[in-house]
Amino acid sequence: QGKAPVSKVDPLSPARRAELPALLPLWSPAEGRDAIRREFRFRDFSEAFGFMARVALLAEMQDHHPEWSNVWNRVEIALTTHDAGGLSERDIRLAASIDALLP
Ligand code: H2B
Repeated sequence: QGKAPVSKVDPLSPARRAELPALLPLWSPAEGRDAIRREFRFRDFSEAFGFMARVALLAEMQDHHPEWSNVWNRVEIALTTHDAGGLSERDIRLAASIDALLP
């Protein structure tokens, strides 16, 4: 009965957080919130959308979903864990899987 707990997923520990720049060098901290972001550029919309389709499949497999936007050949992705109120291991896992899609 009643509301679900606020934090269903453990937030990142400070030690793990300190490893982020080494683990995910292509991602940066988002401004004003506990999230990481990366911008991707492709040759054209078709390549950008193909990438998004592959990320969508990863997101479903991992039950972890990006916040993102697309303008023609550009895709911006922000990752955070709503169930943790900020970054968690799920963001690291999804970010690493997204990076692995690219050459
Ligand atoms: N994605 C993200 N980014 N954060 C979450 O907390 C989250 C999610 N929770 N995808 C999942 C889905 C949860 O709502 C479902 C019910 O498993």
